[in-house]
Amino acid sequence: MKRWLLFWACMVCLLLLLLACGRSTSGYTPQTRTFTMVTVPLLVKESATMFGFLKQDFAQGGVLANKEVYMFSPDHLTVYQGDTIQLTIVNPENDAHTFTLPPFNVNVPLAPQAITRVHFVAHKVGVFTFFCTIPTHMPFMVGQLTVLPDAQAVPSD
Ligand SMILES: [Cu+2]
Repeated sequence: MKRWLLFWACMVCLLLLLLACGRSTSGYTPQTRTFTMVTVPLLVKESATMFGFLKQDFAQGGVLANKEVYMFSPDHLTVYQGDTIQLTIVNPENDAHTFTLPPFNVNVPLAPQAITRVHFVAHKVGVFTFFCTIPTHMPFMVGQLTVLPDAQAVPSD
């Protein structure tokens, strides 16, 4: 009789242990994080009227030949794993861009002088690069998404 009691006590402990291993210990509830981003022209062809030296930079053989420098602002986003990212991207220029983030299957065109909304779940932990795929904007138009493990989550506003 005692052997059966010991056996069932061990089985109950094993079951409790298995249940505990399968649950997140962080207690973090994923949130929706909203960001507003804008595409910003930094050194574009039109800038050469203000900064004469850019004419040489944009000319064939110059350091910006066949390129223009744009950025995403902000260019760093940080969330926790499992969060939903709701991103509103404002493109005030008359040039098209893209917001491309392959690890999350995000690749959206950003039409000129338009607002584009993107949402996705940050299901992977890591540091990921997003960028614009327009060849003349590479490699300058980039940013980073940092997805922290939910176990590191701390209360925030
Ligand atoms: Cu671009």
